[in-house]
Amino acid sequence: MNLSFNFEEERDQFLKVYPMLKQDILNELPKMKLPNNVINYISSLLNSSVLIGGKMTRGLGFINSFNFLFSNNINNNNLEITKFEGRIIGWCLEFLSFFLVTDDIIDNGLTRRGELCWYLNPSPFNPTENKVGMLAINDSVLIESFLFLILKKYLKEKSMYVEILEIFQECIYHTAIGQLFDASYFHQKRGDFTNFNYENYSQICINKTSYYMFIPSIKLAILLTKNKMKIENNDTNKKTIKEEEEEEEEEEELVKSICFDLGVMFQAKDDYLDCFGDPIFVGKTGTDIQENKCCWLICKAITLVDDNQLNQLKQNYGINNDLSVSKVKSIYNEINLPDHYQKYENEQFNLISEKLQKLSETSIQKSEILLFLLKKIFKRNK
Ligand code: DMA
Ligand code: MG
Ligand code: MG
Ligand code: MG
Repeated sequence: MNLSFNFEEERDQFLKVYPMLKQDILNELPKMKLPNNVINYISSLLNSSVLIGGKMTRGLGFINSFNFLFSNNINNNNLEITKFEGRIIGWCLEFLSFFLVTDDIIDNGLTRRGELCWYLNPSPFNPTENKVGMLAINDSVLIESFLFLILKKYLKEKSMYVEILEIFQECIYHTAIGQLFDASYFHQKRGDFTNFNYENYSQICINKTSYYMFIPSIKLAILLTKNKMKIENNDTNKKTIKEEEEEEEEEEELVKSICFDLGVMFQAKDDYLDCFGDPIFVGKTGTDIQENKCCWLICKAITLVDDNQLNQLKQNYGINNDLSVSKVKSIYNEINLPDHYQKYENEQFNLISEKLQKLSETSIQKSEILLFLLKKIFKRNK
């Protein structure tokens, strides 16, 4: 069994849905008597923060999982959701990028997706004199509201509508908690490394990245194809209801734990690229060192350095000047941190593969969709 969809074709189909959703959003606005310049502002906001330059990992990842679970079952005519509606949900996952609009303010970002961060853009209202600035905080909330507007417009009649909403709300809740945990280090005393460890690091990543990137798309794909998979299982299994429930719960936990691992692995690479990636290629400029982030590199580095290097790190980490940043980077190179990172990435790949092996004993389909995601993010360079 393999995921043999034509990814390019699916991508084209997916992209075709965006203008329609954007128009749905814009059509709502004149009802509130908004003038044209405000409507145009929202149009630029959506293009810049949701569409342009995005990798669409969440949207296409979901579509791929959904299509796979959809097609690999015998009776695919008792599904409540069509492929078109699947694409709409995929876009709602892309709308979660509203988090990045505020993330760039919090992290002092400069570029995102190869362009200036939204908050640094000239204000569409008065491009020569003003920047979007802190208005971007409200813009982020607006994009979030549009996500729910679209869900309601297209899916409110579905029996699983509330469950779909809950998945999005759970994702937003955890991501916001993760963002707070992540940002809390900026307020900490410089040179205080007591809380920089892998346990805190994983907890940040599980919340801000796993719940943002992986949990919702997998949960949605499973939810939307559930009825069908149940029917198929009933044909072959002679287990009691209780046994089945226990097995389901165990499997759910395993899927969740794999999504957690994928999130940590994805974020560790993001952290690696923040320091060692080429900003032109990656599309964003790194700020983790300046912003005193509890990221993978510093958590690992402090376990490898000698006393002198540790002191240097304490004096320079979290300081926003070029000299301090290059001092930190030179220590990272002295201890061969990139090699340690490669080793870690390989180990994570093996650990997740083992869990996938176990998952395949109860659900080969779920294990396949997660393996597809693992392969997509392993050794990614942007
Ligand atoms: C932010 O992590 C993650 C989420 C999910 C908002 P980050 O600040 O490292 O992301 P980026 O490197 O894209 O700014
Ligand atoms: Mg950031
Ligand atoms: Mg951040
Ligand atoms: Mg980052």
